[in-house]
Amino acid sequence: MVERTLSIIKPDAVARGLLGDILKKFQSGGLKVVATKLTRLTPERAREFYAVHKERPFFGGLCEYMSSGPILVSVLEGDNAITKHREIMGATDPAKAAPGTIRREWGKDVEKNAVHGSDGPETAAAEIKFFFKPDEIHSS
Ligand code: IDP
Ligand code: MG
Repeated sequence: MVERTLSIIKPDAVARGLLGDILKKFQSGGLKVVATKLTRLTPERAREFYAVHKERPFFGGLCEYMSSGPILVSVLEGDNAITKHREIMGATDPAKAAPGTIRREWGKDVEKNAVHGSDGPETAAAEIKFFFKPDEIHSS
């Protein structure tokens, strides 16, 4: 089933010049970039994006980190894109992520783990809408 997922390259990974390497991993895994932009979250927008985690102890630090610099947000499309994207990212904690995954290769720690990916069809739809208008997405 062809799906879309929201993919974010987080601030420290953008700052380290990893955009090309990370997008290449997703593309090599069969995902197509159908929208992308460099943007920056304000602390308020970061809190809105991660609202599901607002009771967690790491929420404040996470929102501070996610608004600390530019991020690359993309819509990726492909067969089972949501699951495939999460497989290519690897586990949340880079120390536990499988070899060859993005987080294993470039994640610094459980917070600064290089990338974000939607976790299901409903969150993917909501997260894509959070960043993109329909006419900014271009399937070929
Ligand atoms: P996910 O990004 O793999 O879906 P979530 O549990 O949804 O993981 O957490 C969202 C983000 O919050 C993570 O990607 C990471 O940046 C941060 N995070 C998750 N768990 C912790 C933690 O225990 N300490 C610090 N930050 C965390
Ligand atoms: Mg998540």
